[in-house]
Amino acid sequence: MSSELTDRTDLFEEFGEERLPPGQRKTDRFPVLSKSGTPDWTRDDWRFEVWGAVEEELSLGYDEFRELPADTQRQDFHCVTGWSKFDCEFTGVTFPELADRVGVRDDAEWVMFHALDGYTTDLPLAACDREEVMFVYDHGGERLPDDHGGPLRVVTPHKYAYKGAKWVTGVEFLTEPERGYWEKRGYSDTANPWNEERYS
Ligand SMILES: Nc1nc2c(c(=O)[nH]1)N[C@H]1C(S)=C(S)[C@@H](COP(=O)(O)O)O[C@H]1N2
Ligand SMILES: [Mo]
Repeated sequence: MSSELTDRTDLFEEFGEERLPPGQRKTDRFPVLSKSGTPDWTRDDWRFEVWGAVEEELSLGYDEFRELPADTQRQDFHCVTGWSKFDCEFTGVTFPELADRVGVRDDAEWVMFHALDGYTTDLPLAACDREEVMFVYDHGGERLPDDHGGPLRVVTPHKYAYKGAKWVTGVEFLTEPERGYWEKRGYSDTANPWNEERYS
């Protein structure tokens, strides 16, 4: 499904002076960073699920996911190891769109993303419930490559990119904070690139 392009590369104005966050350098490549390689998946078995503090749990196959209302955004991407890639074109479903579908309960405060490779990452609900947080299946109008998290990944352009789970298969709404994979290992919970919140 195609959709109109929204430019969100001015997002930095909410957080800092410069588009390139402090201590970052711009790269034109799109490096791959994974804790343990690219997991195997098959289109037939792949499912995406939402559970926890929601009115209605959700479980969708790949084609069903692609039928949800789509959005295309131009965004920047900031890795905590020091590189930033400008002007990525991502197509997918926004977090608020998905949240609407499940009906987030009033006692939900935190979100945990789960991925095929066992990766997890967490954010406060308020930091997720933003239009630029997306579940992405296309990059530059093509299917998202497997090593960048295909068939589905999360992007968080207002945070360092470890907050965006590749190969995302689940979103869990929590009533209390929990720590994800890197957050347990010393990376910042808040991860604001314009404040250089790299470590906790
Ligand atoms: N499932 C999963 N998601 C992940 C990771 C991972 O190891 N597993 N690495 C994170 C890190 S540290 C970064 S910088 C980005 C890298 O995304 P890229 O490989 O598309 O550049 O994915 C994030 N999401
Ligand atoms: Mo990273």
